Order: sequence, then C-alpha cells, then structure tokens
Amino acid sequence: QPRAEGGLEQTYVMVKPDGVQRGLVGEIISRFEKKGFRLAGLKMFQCPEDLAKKHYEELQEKPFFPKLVKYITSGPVVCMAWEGPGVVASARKLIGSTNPLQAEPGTIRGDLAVAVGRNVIHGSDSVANGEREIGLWFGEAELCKWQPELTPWLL
Ligand code: 3AN
Repeated sequence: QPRAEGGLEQTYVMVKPDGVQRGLVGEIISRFEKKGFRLAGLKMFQCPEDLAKKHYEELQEKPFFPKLVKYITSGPVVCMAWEGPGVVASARKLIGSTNPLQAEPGTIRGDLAVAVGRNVIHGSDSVANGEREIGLWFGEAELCKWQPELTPWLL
C-alpha cells in the first residue's frame, strides 16, 4: 500500500559516493525534477555499515557484496524519496542499466558513468522495495506530505 498522499507510488533514489564526489548531485536531481516527479525527502548522509548491509541484503551471497558495502559507506551519499505515478519503473528508465557501458545514452548511467562498481546512482527495483528502502533510509519526520492539489500534473 503506497504511503504517499493521494495514493502515489514512491521510490528511493540515492546518489552514491562517486556521484557526490564528482559533483553530479545537482544534475541528477534536475533530471527527476524536469521529468515532473515530486521530491518528498532529501538529505546528505554518511551511511553506516549495518544500514548498507540491510539495504543490499538481497545481494548478500554475491561475490561483490563486501566491495559494494565498502563502496556505499566510503563517503557521503544523497538520499531521496521521489513520488509519482509509475515512479519506480520510470526512475529505473531514467537511471539506465546497472552496467553503465550497456546503459543507453540519455540515461543517467549512460551519460555519466563507466564502471558497474561506480555506477553513480541507486533506484529501487520494485514498489515493495521502494517502500522498504524509504523506511530504512528516512525517518517519518524527514518525509514531506504534499497536498495533492499542489502537484496536479501527477494526478
Ligand atoms: P541496480 O543498482 O541497477 O538495481 P543491482 O540491484 O543488481 O543493480 O545491484 C546493486 C548494486 O550492486 C549496483 N548498483 C552495483 O553498484 C553493484 N553491482 C551489481 N552487479 C555488480 C557486479 N557484477 N560487480 C560489482 N558491483 C555490482
């Protein structure tokens, strides 16, 4: 069950440490804003190891898991909650394929990244994971409740 006002879907998007260090935060936020999605949460954050492990728990058995946890905790990230109809799948399209070399030009990874281990950005892969991840990374008080009539293009 979606948590956003007006029954809108939510997704968790995060600029990873390489994206923050490369100065891509504004560019990335801008792409989601221009698309028309609604920003409900935004913060800069140094991720502790236990949260990184929880976030990526589905990948626990992968050989790259320890490196992934080290990467995501290596410097500050920028955490975002975006809302809108179909925002989970649409955000994945804006982001592009996991491997940036396979990501289409015009996508964030296609335009701005080279390596799978430094792919700049995360986006939830399902509505259920969107809700799970927003719950992991944000406290209730950190999320803005929009009045639906302020964003009529989303309805
Ligand atoms: P996505 O981030 O596109 O949803 P997932 O969920 O398969 O991709 O992987 C999560 C993260 O794990 C990726 N963003 C990437 O940083 C890392 N990752 C995935 N596959 C590999 C790999 N083969 N080698 C190193 N890191 C990987």
